[in-house]
Amino acid sequence: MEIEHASSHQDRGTRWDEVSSTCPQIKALSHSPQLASIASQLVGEEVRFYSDHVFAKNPESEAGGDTPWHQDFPHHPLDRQGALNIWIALVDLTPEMGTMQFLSRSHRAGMLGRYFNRRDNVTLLDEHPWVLDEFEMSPPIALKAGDATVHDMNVIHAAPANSSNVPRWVYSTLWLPVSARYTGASNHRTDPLRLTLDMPMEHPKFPVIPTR
Ligand SMILES: O=C(O)CCC(=O)C(=O)O
Repeated sequence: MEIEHASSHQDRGTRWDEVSSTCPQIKALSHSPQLASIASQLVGEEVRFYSDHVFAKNPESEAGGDTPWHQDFPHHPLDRQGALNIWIALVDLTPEMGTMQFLSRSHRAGMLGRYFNRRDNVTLLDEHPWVLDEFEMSPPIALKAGDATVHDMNVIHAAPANSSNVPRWVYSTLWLPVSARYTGASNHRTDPLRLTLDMPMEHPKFPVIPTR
């Protein structure tokens, strides 16, 4: 299991990537018809499993930071929208632990740019302050262990720092519309895989999951 810090220059926590590839119990959930069925209904077509990780966000008092407003999609080598993220609480989470907030319907703004882990510290709000007027911000939420949020990877979202004194444990799975094709843009998930430009994301790592 690969262990890495979630951010190269802002220490938000510890992330374990591709956990389902080494843990059969997690794979039983991540590759399940039940989860695929939820993803497929929301995406509107068949779905591929794309990626997953467990993420422990450190308390702020232990150098954990906030997650600034961003879209996920601009960081992925995909030629079309529709990918989504199912984010599952592994422990009971209160807003103080840094649950995510979303700008509702902001996926309709399209791709606004790459802002996650920017080395020049330019933020999405620096360049697109209008999004706060245009899209309603979801309220801070509490989640019970096992509850989930789902967001389209173009929805603008953020999470405050974890101001509790315990780590914030979550498990996240990413899903692709089966029609999505590979653009060749750099991403740590796909760079080593020799995918073919402009072709569907066909690879044993990204199986189409039956929904029943
Ligand atoms: O866990 C967080 O604090 C942020 C996660 C996030 O932005 C994402 O999963 O897309």
